[in-house]
Amino acid sequence: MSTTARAVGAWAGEPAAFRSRRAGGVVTRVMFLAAFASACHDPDPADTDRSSDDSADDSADAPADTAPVDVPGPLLTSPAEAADGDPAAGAFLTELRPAPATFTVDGVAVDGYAYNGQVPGPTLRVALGDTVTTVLQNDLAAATTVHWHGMQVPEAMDGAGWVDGGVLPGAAFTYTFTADAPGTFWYHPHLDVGAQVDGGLYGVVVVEDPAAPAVDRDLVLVFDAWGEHDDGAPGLDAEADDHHALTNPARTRWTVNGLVGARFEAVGGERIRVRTLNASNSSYLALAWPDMRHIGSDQGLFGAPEAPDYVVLAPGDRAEFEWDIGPDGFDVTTLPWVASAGAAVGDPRTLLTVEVPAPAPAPTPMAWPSATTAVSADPARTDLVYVFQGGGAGDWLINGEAWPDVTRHTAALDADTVIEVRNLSATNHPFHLHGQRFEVLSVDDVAPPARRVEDTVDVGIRQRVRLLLHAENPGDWLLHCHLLGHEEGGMMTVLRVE
Ligand SMILES: [Cu+2]
Repeated sequence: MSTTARAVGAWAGEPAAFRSRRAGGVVTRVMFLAAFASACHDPDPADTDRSSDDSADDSADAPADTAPVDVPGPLLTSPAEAADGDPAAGAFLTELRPAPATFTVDGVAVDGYAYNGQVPGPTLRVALGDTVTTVLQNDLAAATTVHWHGMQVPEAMDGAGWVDGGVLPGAAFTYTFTADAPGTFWYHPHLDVGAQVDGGLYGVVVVEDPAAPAVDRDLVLVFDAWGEHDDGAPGLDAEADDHHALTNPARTRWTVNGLVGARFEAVGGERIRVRTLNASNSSYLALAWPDMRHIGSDQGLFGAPEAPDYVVLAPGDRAEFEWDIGPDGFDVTTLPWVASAGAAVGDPRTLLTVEVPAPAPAPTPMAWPSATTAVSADPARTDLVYVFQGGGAGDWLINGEAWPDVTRHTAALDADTVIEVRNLSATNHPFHLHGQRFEVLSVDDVAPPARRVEDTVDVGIRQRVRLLLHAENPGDWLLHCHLLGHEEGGMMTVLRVE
């Protein structure tokens, strides 16, 4: 669940520091070496000189080997989409082929991984109700899986990997399920996540709803954080097998669809639905731009749009926005935010610059279907409690247990289960439950302003979050923190739905 600031006020505990910090509308102009103007969208180990191949912009005319010059950043597009290999209506067929790949992040070579040669992996854009079939061909040297984060797939298709050990190197597995709900979801391995997801294995699944409000364009923005620029600072060096930058926002290089300092060309008068994903291991985003219009979260559109000052996106979270493009461009920024403190010290950082080469008046915001927005009443009972603890030199624990030595609790199928998550540690934890969707009843006893259906909810330091699960999907489902270091440190358990 992304956390909306202004709209939820005390509910999310907006730090006052952000209001003053943003007041000046700080815009950071990013300076680029022309040689760094291209990034990792198309991994190509043989292509070491990236200065001349990015023909989409005019940087090729700039000197490539002199002092920094103010040249336009690379042009951003949505990640390339997977082709549908099944001509039948209502059926979507594609292949995902994870393999080692070398690519660059802001000019620094990264030995990582890619699905079908691209980071982020191909977007699967399917229609509500489609039968989605994905053939995983494992070209890695290690076992892997594909987990469909946020989607209610059958247990055998969940790619959780902990029962069967995953798909071995050189082997294949066919995932098939029905896209039963609209929204913005994502896929990633669920084995050795600290290496495989960290190294670039992730992509977006868009399930389109034919009843959704019409837009002119649909833009997918995948954010990831890289620690490739630690420059030898003591204790902070990026290791070859660990590309993320822990919690130091000043050292994190955020990529958007693989690009650093990218620009996006919008058309004056167009309406764009923007789907965002934080695919990073452990870095938080606090997304901000002028006149935000926050329209959806993990499990699709809200009943009505909200107008926050910023939206916190924890690892694993998605948020959707509407851009009604007028005559002026703007910067997509992140305010400093870390898991161990919330609002942090530092300046806003520009992630992406939206340019409008052909200005025109903004369109009217899109019409809404006026779905119900009422928050469910709290049943005033608690069926399951999950206490998140740990840190320091010890394990990361849920209810005092570290994976895999855990107690398996049960939730009844087709019935309401009230889950309370208590965070007793000194860091946030994004709570994620596989194979289900749940409603947020309250955070520290304050109900959200409107109905929130999520699969990932960030639980702040010392916070108590109450969730209403109406379980529809039988099976054994992983429940864990989506900070991947915490997950691998033991902060994971299993919930049986029967
Ligand atoms: Cu955690």
